Amino acid sequence: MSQRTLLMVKPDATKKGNTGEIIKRLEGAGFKLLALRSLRLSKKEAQSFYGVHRERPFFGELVEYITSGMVVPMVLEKEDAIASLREFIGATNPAEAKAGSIRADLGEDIQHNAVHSSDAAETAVREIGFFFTEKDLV
Ligand code: FUP
Repeated sequence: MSQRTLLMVKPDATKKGNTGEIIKRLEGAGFKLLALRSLRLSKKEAQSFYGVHRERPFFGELVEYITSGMVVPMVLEKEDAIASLREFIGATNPAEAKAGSIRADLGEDIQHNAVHSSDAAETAVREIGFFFTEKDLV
């Protein structure tokens, strides 16, 4: 079934000029780009976006990092998009991500891991709605 998911290029990757390379890889792998923005998250927005991690010890650092520069969220569509994008970007920790994946090639460490992607259907709906409205999705 065709599915939508959210991918967000994180500040380490936008800073290094890897946004274009990431989009190229995604399009090359058959993910259809439905919408794209660039922005810097406020602290409040970041706390809300990562709300599920509020109690984790790294929450403060995560919010500080994700607000440190530009992010590029985008909506992608494909068959089984959520699971296939998670597989394509590789494990959270770039050191454990499979060879050739976005995080293995372009990530630095578990915090500076180049991209975020939605982990489940409900999360995808919430995260897409966080950045986009239905009329943004072409
Ligand atoms: P993922 O779903 O792959 O993005 O990873 P998680 O939900 O496990 O983690 C959410 C974010 O917290 C990731 F972007 C990485 C970051 N994180 C840390 O910064 N430190 C940690 O020890 C674990 C995760």
